[in-house]
Order: sequence, then C-alpha cells, then structure tokens
Amino acid sequence: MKLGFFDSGIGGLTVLAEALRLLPAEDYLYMADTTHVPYGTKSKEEVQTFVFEAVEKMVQQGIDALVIACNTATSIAINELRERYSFPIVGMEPAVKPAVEMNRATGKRVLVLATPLTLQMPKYYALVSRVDQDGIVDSLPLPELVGYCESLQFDRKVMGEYFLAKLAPYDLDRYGIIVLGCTHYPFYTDILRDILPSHIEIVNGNAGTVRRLSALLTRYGIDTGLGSGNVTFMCTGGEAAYIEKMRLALTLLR
Ligand code: DGN
Repeated sequence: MKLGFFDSGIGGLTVLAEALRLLPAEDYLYMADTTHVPYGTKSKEEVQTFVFEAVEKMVQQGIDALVIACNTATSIAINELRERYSFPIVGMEPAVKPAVEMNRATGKRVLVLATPLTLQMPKYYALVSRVDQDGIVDSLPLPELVGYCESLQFDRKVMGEYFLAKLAPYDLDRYGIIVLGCTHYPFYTDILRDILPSHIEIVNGNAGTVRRLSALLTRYGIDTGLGSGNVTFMCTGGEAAYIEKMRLALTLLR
C-alpha cells in the first residue's frame, strides 16, 4: 500500500512529516512538480493542467490514496481529480474554521497567510463566508515566500525582517491567531514564533489533513499499518539534486 503526497515543491513535506508521525507504518510516494513550481502566482488554468499531469505520473507508479499537500492545487483541482480517480483523495484547506472557533472567546482577529492564488479562489471566499460570521478574518498574500522556501532561505535575520515588513501594517495586539494557509509556510513556524508577540498562536491544517486521510483509508477498507515509513521521492523534472534537497528538507521537519 502506498500513499501519494503531491505538492508543487517541498511544501507538502510539512504534511508528509505529520503523516510520518501519525501514520508511521505506511509507505509513501512524494511528488514535487519541479517543472512548474511555484504555482501561487500562475493562472488557474495553467495550474490545473500541471496538477493533472503530475498526478497521472503518480498514478502510474501505483498509489492507493492521494494527498494534495498544496492549498493552491487543492483549491483549483481537487473536485476534478475526484471525478477522474476512484481512490481516496484528501486536500488542504487553510485552518480558518478551527482558528475562528479558538478565537471566539477572546474577541481577537485571525490573520490568514497564503499564496495569492489560494486567497483569490472562490473556495477560499466560500470558506471564509461560511465560518467567519463576525468578520474577524483578514488575509495576507505572501507571493515571495514559496520562492524563499524553495531556495532553502531559512536565515533567521533575513526571513525575520521579511515577515516584520509584511506584518507592519497590522496591529498585532488585535490578533490572536495566524493561520499558515500554504504548506510551505510551516518551515517558517520557528522564525515567526521569534518575531510575533507571545499571545499569538500559529496554526496550520496539516494534522487535520492527516486525520482525514486516516479516516478515509478506514472508510475505503484500505489495509493500513503494513509499511515501514519508507518515502520514495519523485519530481516532474527528474532532477537528482532536487531529490536530495527534498531529503534534506524533510530532515529539517523531523
Ligand atoms: N505549497 C503550496 C500551497 O500550499 O499553496 C504552494 C504552492 C506554490 O507553488 N505556490
């Protein structure tokens, strides 16, 4: 049994790392679309085509379930993928709902960080309209951050200054939670922690996604617990150096 994880680049590794913690006895195939990363600044039609092509390559390798470990790709292609394939498919959703619920008692606001494309999609608009009755959710696109992450730019000073500049227009005393709505962003959780006031919580949807995956495997009657946590890495461009980069990046998360 093999679980497929897909992202444009290394972002989905933050979800895979959570899966390796919660479901350690499975085998994994991780695919990065290195030919087209980053997605968040491209058109909806382009990204949809890229996702279909990459997922088809994964299907040819034999996968029993798929996690679209990318908020951008999920908001653009998840419904069509579910129509094409009969195995279980789980997507990402910015953790806005739990954040709003957690903040209800404090009266503080929620700030969602994500790619421009995720924040522009009707799926995101529908999510916020559904869960944000009190109008406490603000959204901040970070178009450069996936690029920084892909080049393994984790320097605390450089990235701390980047986040401080982006957050400067916000009165952070009014916020209780920051939602990381892109799977690349949890690589920066520690750096964000350093620069944010201590009352602000940082949340992401990774554990929720893995729990949904686990529930779906049970519902589909797929045998679990028979693997060894082995991860096979692939990328659409086939670059050996990128596969090494993915291995390295995963060690940063474990
Ligand atoms: N990791 C992707 C996401 O969660 O949206 C970012 C994709 C990209 O290439 N911008």
